[in-house]
Amino acid sequence: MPFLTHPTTPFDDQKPGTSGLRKKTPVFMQPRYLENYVQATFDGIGGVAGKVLIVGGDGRFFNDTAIQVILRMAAANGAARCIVGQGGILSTPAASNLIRKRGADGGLILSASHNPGGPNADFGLKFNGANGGPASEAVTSKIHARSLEIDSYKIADSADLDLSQLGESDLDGMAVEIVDPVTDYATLMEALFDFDAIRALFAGGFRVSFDAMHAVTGPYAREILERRLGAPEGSVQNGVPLPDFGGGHPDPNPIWAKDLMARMYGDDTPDFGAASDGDGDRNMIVGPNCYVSPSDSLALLADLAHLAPGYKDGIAGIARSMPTSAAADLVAKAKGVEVFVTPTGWKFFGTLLDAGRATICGEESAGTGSNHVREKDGLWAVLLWLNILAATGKSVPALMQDHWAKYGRNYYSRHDYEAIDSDAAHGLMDHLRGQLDGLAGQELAGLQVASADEFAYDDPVDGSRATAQGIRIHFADGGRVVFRLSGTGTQGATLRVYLERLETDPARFDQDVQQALAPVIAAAQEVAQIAQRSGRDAPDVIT
Ligand code: G16
Repeated sequence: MPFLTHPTTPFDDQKPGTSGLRKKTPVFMQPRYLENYVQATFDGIGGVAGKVLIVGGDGRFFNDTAIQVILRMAAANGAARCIVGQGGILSTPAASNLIRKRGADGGLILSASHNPGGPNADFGLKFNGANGGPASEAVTSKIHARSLEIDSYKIADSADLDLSQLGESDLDGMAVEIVDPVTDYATLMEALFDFDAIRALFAGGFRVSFDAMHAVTGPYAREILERRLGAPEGSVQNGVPLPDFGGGHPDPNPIWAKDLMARMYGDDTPDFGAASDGDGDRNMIVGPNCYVSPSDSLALLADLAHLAPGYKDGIAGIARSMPTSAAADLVAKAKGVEVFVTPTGWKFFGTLLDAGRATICGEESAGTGSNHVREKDGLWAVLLWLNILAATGKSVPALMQDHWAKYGRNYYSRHDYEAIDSDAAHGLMDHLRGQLDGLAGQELAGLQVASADEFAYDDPVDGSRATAQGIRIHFADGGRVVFRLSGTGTQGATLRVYLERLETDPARFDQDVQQALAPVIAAAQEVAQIAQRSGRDAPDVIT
């Protein structure tokens, strides 16, 4: 048998974050590093002998090389079949769909999401389970524990496969099936949305601008928006996936999707703008002179999802991560459906979706999705917006104004302090923790504190508990600030400060967001001593 068992040494820093393992590319390229993590993953899920796995990634630098290693290791570990996206490409939601559609045992998705790609940028690998969703905390812990003790890995001694040819081949006894990465996903979208209505919208001159940011959604958006729905060629920009995303930062927010923002603000803008991230699970929505915050987008989509055929019978419930604004809660209340507030990380929605208790889920970090897959889904959000625009005949700004008139406006912003010293970041969180007990009733920068705590979550379906999921302070006037350290950074620590305030006076719906939040921002500075502890006098990114 041409299988090799290589001795190896454990690496003690293979601790998965919110979404698998993310590291600088050179770290992943160290001898045996990727192999260690793949073997730890296989072992952590109880082995892969006889199993079917989906494999694909966002096309970033090292994607193709890593896939060849994963395939050889899957063969050596006895997997029955690997289904691989052509060219090694699969968006995260498309991979989730394939796992479910093909009844696979799970999938390996290669991506560092919205982080930049390239030889000196970021790389990542995550495992999704048989339901198509990110591995649970329990599985993630097993993988990590295994990575600490592993002393060998198995790999087939065989040549690279040609990933560009569709069809089936044999890799040392394991079947490798190369499939078109787009077809099954596009078919699923056709089943959920009113493609005729969207096609008629485009035929009537409605202009769309979708920025794929040289990341994985380019081929998906071209097929769906331009070919199947008839948007004019060129409606998809930066549609060719590149290993370094064209030198850009494939994070769909107003800072990193600057060109799209410039196109959408001013005169003669397209009617609808959108962008997606590295692996296609995040989205940004922007109307003419009207950026829609992810929290508002979640609330509006949940409110109007019934206008799309896939959701015509209504929704069972809404789930949002704790730092996401409470706008979706107001919708759930009005509809009389359950709302779930979970820790950050899509994996926490999995049990609720599987149990049929939530239909629509979303996060402030530009992720929205539904029970159609078990991942957030950028193009899904874009198509649901288009379906709603077609069904109502209204513009994006008009829909937002209607929404706020009905529910009030949850002014919302996130301030990120990136790559700060890790000890300083943990010190800041400890400093906050130390104050929690005495904060209620006190004033911070003129705002009275109503309550303060560290968020913990008990999963209502499987009973598991997650602790230390962010520090939140509620103010008596309805405002709120949340402090949390990112789980997806690859350098130092990133402090996220989430700011929110509900405005119910329609005369005050047109304020500048930062102005509207100024009192909450001042309170956050005071209680956390951000400037002093982070050494930064302003956030690196404001969204
Ligand atoms: C990942 C998770 C998301 C989560 C985000 C949080 O997103 O999949 O569910 O909201 O991380 O990031 P952070 O911990 O940095 O705040 P992605 O798109 O990076 O996979």
